[in-house]
Amino acid sequence: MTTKKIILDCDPGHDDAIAILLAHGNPDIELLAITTVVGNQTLDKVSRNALAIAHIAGITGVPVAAGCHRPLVRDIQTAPDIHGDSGLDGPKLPKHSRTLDPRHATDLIIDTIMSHPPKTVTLVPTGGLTNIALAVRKAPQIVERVKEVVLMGGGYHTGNRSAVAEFNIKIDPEAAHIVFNEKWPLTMVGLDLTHQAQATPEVTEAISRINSKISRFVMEMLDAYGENYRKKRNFNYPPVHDPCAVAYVIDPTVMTTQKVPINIELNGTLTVGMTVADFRYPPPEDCHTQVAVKLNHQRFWQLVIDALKNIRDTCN
Ligand SMILES: [Ca+2]
Repeated sequence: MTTKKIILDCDPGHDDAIAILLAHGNPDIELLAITTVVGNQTLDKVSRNALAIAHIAGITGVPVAAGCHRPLVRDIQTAPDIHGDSGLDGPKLPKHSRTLDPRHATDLIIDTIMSHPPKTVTLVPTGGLTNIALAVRKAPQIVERVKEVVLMGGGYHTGNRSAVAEFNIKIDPEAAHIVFNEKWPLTMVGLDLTHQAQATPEVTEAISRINSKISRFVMEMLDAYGENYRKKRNFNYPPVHDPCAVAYVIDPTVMTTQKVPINIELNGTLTVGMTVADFRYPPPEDCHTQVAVKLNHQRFWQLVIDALKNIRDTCN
């Protein structure tokens, strides 16, 4: 199988952390860059978390760059209810000497896409879309150049930050509007899909059985994240959103998808940040967006578990 090159733009975040681990531990993925954006916590916190995860997993030769410290237009909204004050409450993060790439995330994204052959790099945003929107405004040529955009965000029948809006889209709807309206192939792995990716007892038992440093780290994260989802969101088992987008890049058959036009609500009094998917008609010929619909839960978690097993030897 050809290696799939990705840039992970994220806001770690417990599920972002697992997305990074899945990308690093899966042999079919080549992780070209990790970029961070304000979201689950402030930019300095999510950037610190990204560096710590890279260190723990033994990720080497992959630049980590910080991006936007606030959304394009709106005030910062974070998610301490789910991710805690640190953005990654639960495990104790180790001391290390890793530092951020000096480039702004948008420049690292542009440089990375343009320095690889056309249609070989997939953008995988798992946070707000501020960095991606700015990158595309600064260097519109990346739209033609990327292979596709596979993002975690949105939802066609549900929300979490509001009744109809998902967090990543709600915190920067203007950025999402830019990203969804560029004509690159875009797969929205939204809440309809990720709510099927719950870390059930069978999943956590399988992760515990790996019994390595990295599996224990993941269990500490899932314990804290799961507790917040139980208390604050009434979920018995936490939905682990972000690695679903990475899993789709690894193996698109891990979920079913449906082509549908999608746009972003910017002005509603109750609906700002809603990903409005129009299912009324067959999709037009030039429809460049699709939504993820149905997850193969067992296959998805097996990908995560296999990645964690592979990381066992590189972790610090
Ligand atoms: Ca995220």
